Amino acid sequence: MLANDKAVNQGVAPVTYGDGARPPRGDYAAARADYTCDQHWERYTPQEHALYQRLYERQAAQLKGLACDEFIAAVEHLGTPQEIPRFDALSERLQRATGWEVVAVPGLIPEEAFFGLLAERRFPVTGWIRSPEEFDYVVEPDVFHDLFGHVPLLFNPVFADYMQAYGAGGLKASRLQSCEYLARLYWYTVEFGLIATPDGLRAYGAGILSSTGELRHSVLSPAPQRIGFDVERIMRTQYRIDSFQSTYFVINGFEQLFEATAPDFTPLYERVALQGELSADARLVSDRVF
Ligand code: HBI
Ligand code: FE
Repeated sequence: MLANDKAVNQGVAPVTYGDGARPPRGDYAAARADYTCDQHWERYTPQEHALYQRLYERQAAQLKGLACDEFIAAVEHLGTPQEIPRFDALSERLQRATGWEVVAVPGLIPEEAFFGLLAERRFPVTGWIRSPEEFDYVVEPDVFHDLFGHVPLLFNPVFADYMQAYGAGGLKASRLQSCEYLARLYWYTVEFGLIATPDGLRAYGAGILSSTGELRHSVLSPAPQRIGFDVERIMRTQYRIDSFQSTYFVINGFEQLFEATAPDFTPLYERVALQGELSADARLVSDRVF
């Protein structure tokens, strides 16, 4: 029996967010080679469950008229707001609805690993929850952002198919060194996307839906610009990770998202590279402004 036959801890390199100046949060040493880890639900304290409940109830109270109907209809699938959901029970419900499951990760993971999980219909959810001091804002995605922001729409079949197609496209992009373009597409749709409805614009992006201030700002404030969804325009547009967005992109339905991932992105990446990038608040005459 070789010494290394015992379960050697895979321990994977931590990933930091933004400019990388922040130390990584989360126990990456406990993660497996695919960056997944165990949720250890029994380790959450009563204070952490209470913090989750307060975050949940504050957001749930302001969804009407701001969040899209599909999200409002699906958020109850998270189960009781009185405690942080058990990922295994949540995955059973999710699996039956769209074939997705929720897997625990220590925090942000490299793009290749991230795309790989999405391509397998496995959504990575950070295990830890923010500190009470970060109640209003946490830089890195925590369990509340990932569960409340991202998981409900994974119960929507069309959106769930988009997420899987996005992951598969991402795996190809990483070979084309075009992760930045795909990261922008993710940012301006999955994280900060708006959708047009007969009653007006509504939020479907997880970064908006899990943020106490940005939910109103993104739908109601006159400050940001809101322009029609255009993949090439999005892939050219930089984004800011630590302030409200100055530009939001508007889709007319989740089918539009899914269709956008149908073509091979290679020629698109070449056109985007030729046209050069745009600042987050750039305005083009070709923009369809809402
Ligand atoms: N890792 N855990 C986690 N969650 C994310 O949302 C995430 C990530 N790594 C990379 C990433 N998102 C973005 O860069 C995507 O655009 C790829
Ligand atoms: Fe997110």
